[in-house]
Formats: sequence, structure tokens, C-alpha cells
Amino acid sequence: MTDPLTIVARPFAYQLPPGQAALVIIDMQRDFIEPGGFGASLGNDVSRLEAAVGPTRVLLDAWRARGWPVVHTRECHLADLSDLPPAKRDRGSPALRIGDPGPMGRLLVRGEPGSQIVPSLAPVSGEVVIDKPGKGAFYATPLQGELQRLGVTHLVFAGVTTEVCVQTTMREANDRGYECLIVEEATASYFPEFKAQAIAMIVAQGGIVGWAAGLDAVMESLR
Ligand code: TIU
Repeated sequence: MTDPLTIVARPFAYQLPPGQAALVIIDMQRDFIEPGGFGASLGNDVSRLEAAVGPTRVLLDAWRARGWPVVHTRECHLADLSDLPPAKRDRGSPALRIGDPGPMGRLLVRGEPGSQIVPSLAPVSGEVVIDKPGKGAFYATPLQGELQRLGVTHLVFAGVTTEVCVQTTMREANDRGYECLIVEEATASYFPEFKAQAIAMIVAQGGIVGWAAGLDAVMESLR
């Protein structure tokens, strides 16, 4: 077995076992990142999320070059909305609700243009794509079985939004025994202060949820 790579991270160094660490890219979908989608319908400034796309592409290229496992997730619902609880659809007073028609098709509905991952991060053959009805990627999905099939023990996270779907999934993964690292430049929130605080919560108390590292630190150890 190859020696683990050491990544300078908070709250202390992260040991990445080559081949056993999946890159997990959360919900880099047009519905969250582009105007006219679900994120915008909630009243958010979606332009804040674009900053995470380039750094995520750097990670994705590195994982692909090594042939390591890549997982993409998409928050979306079945066309008949049978997997959408009323508590999720009816919350608050958004401009449009999940399932309503918008400029990129029906909001957060599987197969619609808005639910697709942005073109520069589009999945390629052999990568795992998980469609999920919740904020966490383990709830009501085959993710855990896919990770077991791939022999994955470590998860390196990118994606949006930091404090909603990324943090929820990291917490679910941490409880399932995965060693989790979030890459700071590769994640974004509509609220910069929430991004900072979510990362602070993850690494507090000796890494209660996991680790955080800068993109340069990750790339340095991969070289
Ligand atoms: N609203 C918000 O910040 N996020 C979500 O609804 N989903 C994800 O984070 N993907």
C-alpha cells in the first residue's frame, strides 16, 4: 500500500491515502450558481458562488489525472415531486418554488437544464453522480454503497453551499466514519460570513467534523 500524503490543514495535518480518497463535489449546479435558478428564487446574490468553480476544476483535474474516484452530487427531485416533502416545498415565501417553471426549466427537478452541473465541472464517464432529495448526500441515496464499492475511506469536499449542503454532507460522512477534508477556495456560500463560520465549526474541538485546507496546500502535497 502507498504511503499517505500529508496535507497541511487545520486543526492539524491531514493524511490522504492515495486512491482511497474521493473528491466529492457538492451541487455545482446551474440552479445554485446562475441567475434565474433556485438559489436566486430564495433572494440570494448568486454571483458569490462562481469563485469556487475554478478552484474546484483544479482539484477535479488533479483527481482525474491520478485516476482517483470522483463523486458529483446534484440536489434535485423527481418530476412528479414525490420525493419532495411539503415541509421543503412550502417553506418561506420564495419567488418560485421547487418544481415551478423558471428560465432554466422547472426548479431543482431532475433532468431540467437548471439541475445540470455547470459545464466546466460536468461529470465524465466512470465518475459517480448522486441525485439527492435533501441537503445531505447520504440521505435517501446510494452514496454509501458507492463509496464502499470504490474502497473509499477519505472524502475531500468541494462545492456549494458551504454551510448548507456541504456541511450537512460532511456531518453525515463524519458520523459514518469517513475522514473528511474541506478545501477552502473550492467552496462558497451566498453569505461569506457563514462560509467562514461553517469552516470554523468543522475544525473546532480538535476537528469535530473534519479538516480544512487551502487549495495550494492540497496541490503541494499532490505534486
Ligand atoms: N440555499 C442554500 O444555501 N443551499 C441549498 O439550498 N442547497 C445547497 O447548498 N446545495
